[in-house]
Amino acid sequence: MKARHLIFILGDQLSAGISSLEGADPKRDAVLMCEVMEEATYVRHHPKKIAFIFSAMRHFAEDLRQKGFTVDYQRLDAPGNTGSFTGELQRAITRFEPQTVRITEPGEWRVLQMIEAWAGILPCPVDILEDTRFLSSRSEFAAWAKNRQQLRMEFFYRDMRRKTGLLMRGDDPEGGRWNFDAENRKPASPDLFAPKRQGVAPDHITKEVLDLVGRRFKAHFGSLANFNFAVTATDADILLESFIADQLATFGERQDAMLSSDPFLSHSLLSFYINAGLLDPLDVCRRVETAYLAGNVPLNSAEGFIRQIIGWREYMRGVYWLKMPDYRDANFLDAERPLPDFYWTGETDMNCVHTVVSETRDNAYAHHIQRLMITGNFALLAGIRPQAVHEWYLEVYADAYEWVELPNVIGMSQFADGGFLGSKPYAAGGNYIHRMSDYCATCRYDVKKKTGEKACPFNALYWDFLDRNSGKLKRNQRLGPVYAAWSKMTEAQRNDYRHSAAAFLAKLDSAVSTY
Ligand code: FAD
Ligand code: DLZ
Ligand code: SF4
Repeated sequence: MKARHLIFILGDQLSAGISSLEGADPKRDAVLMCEVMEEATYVRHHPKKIAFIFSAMRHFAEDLRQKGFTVDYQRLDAPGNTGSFTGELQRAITRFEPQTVRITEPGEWRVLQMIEAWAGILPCPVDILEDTRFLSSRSEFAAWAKNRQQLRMEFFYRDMRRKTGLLMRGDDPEGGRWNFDAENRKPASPDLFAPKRQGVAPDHITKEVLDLVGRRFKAHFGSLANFNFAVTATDADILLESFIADQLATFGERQDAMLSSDPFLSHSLLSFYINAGLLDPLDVCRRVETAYLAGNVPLNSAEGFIRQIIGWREYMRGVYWLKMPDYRDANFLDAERPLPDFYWTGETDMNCVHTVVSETRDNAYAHHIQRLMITGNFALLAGIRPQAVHEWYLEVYADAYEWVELPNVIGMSQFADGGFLGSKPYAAGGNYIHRMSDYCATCRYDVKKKTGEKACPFNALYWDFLDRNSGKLKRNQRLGPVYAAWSKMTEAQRNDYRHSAAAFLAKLDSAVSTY
């Protein structure tokens, strides 16, 4: 078949309404989708992430065929698969001889560079279309950010509320406030009834993919066992409904809590589907708003949830495109330590880190506060090189694409951008973890002890981090009270912290990542 447009759909563009399909004619246009080694191995993604994307891609291709489209779908193990987007596109062009290639702008800067280079090597023009699944386009965000020394999510978020009308009463926010976090952030109580999470049993397409991924990506970190992700928009929608019915009401108050017996608490587990295109972010928010308006969930939960999506998620994407490619190399605190081996093995006496790494290995998922305040916080305090931390996060989570992962790691978690994205480093000692989780109760370390062999390592590392970086952080207004507390300590106390941290870090340095 000769095609008018060859529409190239990438693995995270699985939305029926994707801009590249707008106005497409099944009789005249053809679709290209391909599983390629380059994408699966540019970092060593968790096998569950690869299986999720491949299976969701195969299901999406079937849906398009049902709609009458000719879909050129190249499986990873198809004979002649060149292993790269560029190679597969070139092969498809010889088959379809299209007048133009159409593609929606990719999520990652790396892939945009690749696409922009196609103009010089392909025999036909390439139309790159805006990704309209985001509320704020790249240029709108750049206009918002222009002339601001520091960006703050809260102000961006208010504009998104006004733009969408979500939880608005005329010009005013529902409930008279923009943000109800004061009512959130409660520690989890283990006796709280938690409805069982729904999952989706693998169908024959997913089983075939699991077999392929199990064979080809054995060396990657992570378990494929108990794969229960949705891989179609219909099933993702069922999971969304179940979240709204069962977990949303307690989302706000349990948002920052961590519990050994429950890796998911009241989190939605929807990021995989939103990021790959199976769920539309604005539609998700409208359905959450409807649940609130019907009186089924409290405002603090509905507002908190909607803020994560139209606030944080959009803000992260805006910062990514504003700051790339330099953002990837940012290292404001000059942190140079390699990633410890236990990020891959989970073998550490720190029960909090052990729990989060183990859950990550099993589920390709950890919730926000685990990512920020356990693995992220540890890396920040220990001075791990931000780029090593970034790569770990990109590999291990099934919702990780650089546009959302990188600003969360480089900006929010590691403060490697010096405070461009957030106002202070998310650094905390053991007390915070003790307050928000039950991890410390069964830990070999004593969270109440400040220094010495038995003391929780987060305690000395916290003060050592502030001390080590005081030249760069001391003037940060939000850290004023902690630096005041540090200076009130005796020199002997301060030295105790310094020596304790040094002894711990020396041990860490002798056990560098071998993965
Ligand atoms: P919920 O807690 O139910 O939140 C609802 C939705 O809000 C999420 O599905 C997500 O779409 C959105 N959201 C919440 N927080 C953020 C945020 N900070 N940035 C962007 N969107 C947000 N999120 C990713 O999607 N991909 C990543 O690779 C990723 N890496 C992260 C790395 C670090 C160090 C940190 C601190 C956070 C990261 N996040 C990432 C944000 C957040 O942790 C995940 O979106 C969330 O844990 C996904 O689980 P959930 O769907 O159950 O979220
Ligand atoms: C993450 C991923 C993986 C593992 N494999 C593929 C693939 O084989 N084919 C594909 O089209 N997309 C894949 N993806 C998603 C892409 O990496 C993603 O679309 C780009 O990074 C742009 O955001
Ligand atoms: Fe983590 Fe320290 Fe608590 Fe152990 S005592 S679980 S290391 S915070």
